[in-house]
Amino acid sequence: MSNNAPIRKLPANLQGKDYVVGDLHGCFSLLERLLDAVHFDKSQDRLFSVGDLIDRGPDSLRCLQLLEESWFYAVQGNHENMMLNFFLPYLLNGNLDRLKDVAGTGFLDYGGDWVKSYYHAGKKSMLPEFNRALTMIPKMPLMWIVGAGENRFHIIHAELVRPDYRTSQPAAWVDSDIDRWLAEQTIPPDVEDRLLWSRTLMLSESCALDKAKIQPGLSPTFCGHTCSTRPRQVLSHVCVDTGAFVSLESDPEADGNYGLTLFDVQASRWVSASYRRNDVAWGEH
Ligand SMILES: [Mn+2]
Repeated sequence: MSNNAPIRKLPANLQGKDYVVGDLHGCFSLLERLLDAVHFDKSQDRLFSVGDLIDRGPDSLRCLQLLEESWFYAVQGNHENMMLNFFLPYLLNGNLDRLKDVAGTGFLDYGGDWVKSYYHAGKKSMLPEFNRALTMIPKMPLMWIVGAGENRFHIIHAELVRPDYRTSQPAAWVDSDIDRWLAEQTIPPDVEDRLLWSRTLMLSESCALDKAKIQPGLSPTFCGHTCSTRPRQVLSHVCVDTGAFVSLESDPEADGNYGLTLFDVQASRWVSASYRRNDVAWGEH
């Protein structure tokens, strides 16, 4: 399997635990607090990220550098996808006359302006530590398939929703569709677009974990992209984005329950950390 494959597969973790973390958006220190709280063991535990490592928060580059760790597995979010499209000409020819959005990707306006501090105008290039992180983004898949049978789960950024023209009910793609894409090493473009951007399920149908509707045939599928104050579920999707960067806002009216969530896959419990609290908060259903 090529290391640029859009869907990749990993065996179950027989020694340690598997965790999923919500959209980091540069909130590296919140992740450190959570890994401490669960006594994360880098020698045998694994951390899966639902993507959007960058933009909005204070430490985007440090979050991207997690991709170098042997225990860290991430999928591309729409923010990495925008960043990749923005830098594609630079990756190809190594020359950056100006830091300007010539391709119209919207990257700089959607939180990507942090990259400006890594631009070296005299050399018409980005700084070396930035380049090293940038070259890892094309290697991020759009989906991880982990384990098999009853223990199988998926990691994606947004949604596996499919248009269902026979009824008005939303439906999701199932394991056999995913296995077919894996065998063909390709994801249909409309599916790829929803994997990165869709909020159809999460905005319309999601609810607490214990009341969730299951999509028959689809293994638990962890995702992010759309934030709320608690993990929630619909059609086998478990959304763990609880708005890490929202907790940066000092607005006293803002809901204090936003933060970064770390979800223990096997135990189905989670812990969250917020810039607005000093302690971490545990939750389970
Ligand atoms: Mn997103």
